[in-house]
Amino acid sequence: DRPGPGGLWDVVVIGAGFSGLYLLHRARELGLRTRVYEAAPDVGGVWYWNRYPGARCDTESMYYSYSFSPELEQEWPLEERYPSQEKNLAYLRHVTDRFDLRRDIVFETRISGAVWDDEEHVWTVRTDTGDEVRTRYLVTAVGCLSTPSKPRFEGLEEFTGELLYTSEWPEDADLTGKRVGVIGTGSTGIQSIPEIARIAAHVTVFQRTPQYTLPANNHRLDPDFVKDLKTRYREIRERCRHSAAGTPYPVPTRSALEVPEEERIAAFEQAWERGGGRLLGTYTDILVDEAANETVAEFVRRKIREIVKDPRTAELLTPTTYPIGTKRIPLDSGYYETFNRENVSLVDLRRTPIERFTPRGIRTSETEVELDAVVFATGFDAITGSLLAIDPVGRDGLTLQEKWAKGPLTYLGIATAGFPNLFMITGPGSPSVLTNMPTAIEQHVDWVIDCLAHLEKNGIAVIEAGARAEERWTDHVGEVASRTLYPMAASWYVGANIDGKPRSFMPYAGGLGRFRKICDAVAAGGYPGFRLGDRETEVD
Ligand code: NA7
Repeated sequence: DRPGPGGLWDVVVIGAGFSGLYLLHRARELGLRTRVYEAAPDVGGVWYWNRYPGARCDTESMYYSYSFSPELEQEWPLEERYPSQEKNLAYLRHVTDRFDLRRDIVFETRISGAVWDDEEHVWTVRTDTGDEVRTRYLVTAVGCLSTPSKPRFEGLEEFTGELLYTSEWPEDADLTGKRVGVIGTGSTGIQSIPEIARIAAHVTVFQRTPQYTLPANNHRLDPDFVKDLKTRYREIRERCRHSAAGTPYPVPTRSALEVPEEERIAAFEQAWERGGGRLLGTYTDILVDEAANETVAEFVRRKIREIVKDPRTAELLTPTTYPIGTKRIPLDSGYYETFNRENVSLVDLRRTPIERFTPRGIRTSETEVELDAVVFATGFDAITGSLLAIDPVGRDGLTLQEKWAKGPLTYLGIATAGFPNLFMITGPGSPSVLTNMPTAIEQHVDWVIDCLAHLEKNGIAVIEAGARAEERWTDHVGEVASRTLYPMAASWYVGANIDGKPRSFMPYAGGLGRFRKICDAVAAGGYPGFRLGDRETEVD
């Protein structure tokens, strides 16, 4: 597409992952002149970057996809229960080509800033290649786990071996026969450690906090199962859209505490065998009641002790300080079993912290571990990191970093006061990271597109979240979270993994279905809480 008169775009989208691609597709349908900027050389977002060994999605492939095109969902082959990174990247490339999206995406170009002009009602967007483009609407589709956290250690630059970051994994990395250290045991560490252990001479896992992880039980899908599922796809998608987590699983009806222990354990065993995250969905109160949570946590602790042969290693791997599920639960393929291998050892950083890197490896308070390569699986500046890196400048010179200095403030996770015509997909205050991402993304994008259609149809040049609506939404997000156990863990949901990051529970924990209802009511009611043009309707 080309910009309009004066080089003005209707929509500039930042990011060409799941969100940006769908946004481009929908914005085109509206006839809006749209351009997408992408830092990577290709589409895919997190699925482009995270190529580490074992990288896999933790949502089942039947549901981890777009639902907007019945033809697309019929033609895309479903092979494994959980799609690999390669498969998800191939899917997004397929979507890009099928809907001819590539021609409106500028690759290898990072957006480094954006400034709002309140007279002209235009965003001027700056790229790291020094270009500037002007647009009426700016949409961030930057993802929630896209700015890596790279902790600094003393002596890091002296280390003569390889340093590898899981989210920037080089295509030619080869750890075969090497002595490898892995720092970090979140989803990424837990997925990659078993794979690395298979080829490395030795793996030393540097663990700060033990994680509960559940077996994925990944397997190839039976073609008959896929065939049958595809005949029911429409109905399944509908269930996903209105569910809390964006998935069609049965909703529990009973408290973990109201059933006899034997029955409870049997249900847990069944969920464990089946694999996936369903263990957390066996009863209604696992994420809201500490005693109920403890029944599952203790079940998993017992599994760890059963699987891991060395009692001391088992103890170090056993989480005790936070409720299960309050840090995002990883799904693994033989993680705990990996610690039974001769070539794997565990370093407990709580007891023996890393003092520094040396030319030959890592020195903890106890010993020096000699290493040929160190893998950083240390997570992300989640949810807000990529937005604050762009640091848009809104009305009256207000920067997003200033505005969110004490934590993010949004209305519906979509907009923030002082930043007119700026829309966020999967922003803080949206439920996205607690759900099946593509389903949440479609909801966000559809809502934004309907809103743009409304503005265009009515000749409204400016939309902005009201300060009061935003305050109320942000309070509501905090209040909903406070009714759950989530705030009890020092997780990336609350910003605890980044030094100096303000603590607040960022996602909306009320579920996607409820969120959709709230968003739909706002649209149907003429956008209360937003200022449209000169008209402001505050929520009461
Ligand atoms: P996570 O879940 O944030 O995990 C990061 C891991 O790295 C975690 O074990 C951290 O320990 C550890 N970490 C971070 N900084 C350090 C330092 N300085 N020293 C030692 N250990 C450190 O990121 P992932 O990439 O695994 O997963 C992110 C999401 O991606 C995941 O939830 C899925 O949705 C996909 P900590 O627990 O903070 O003590």
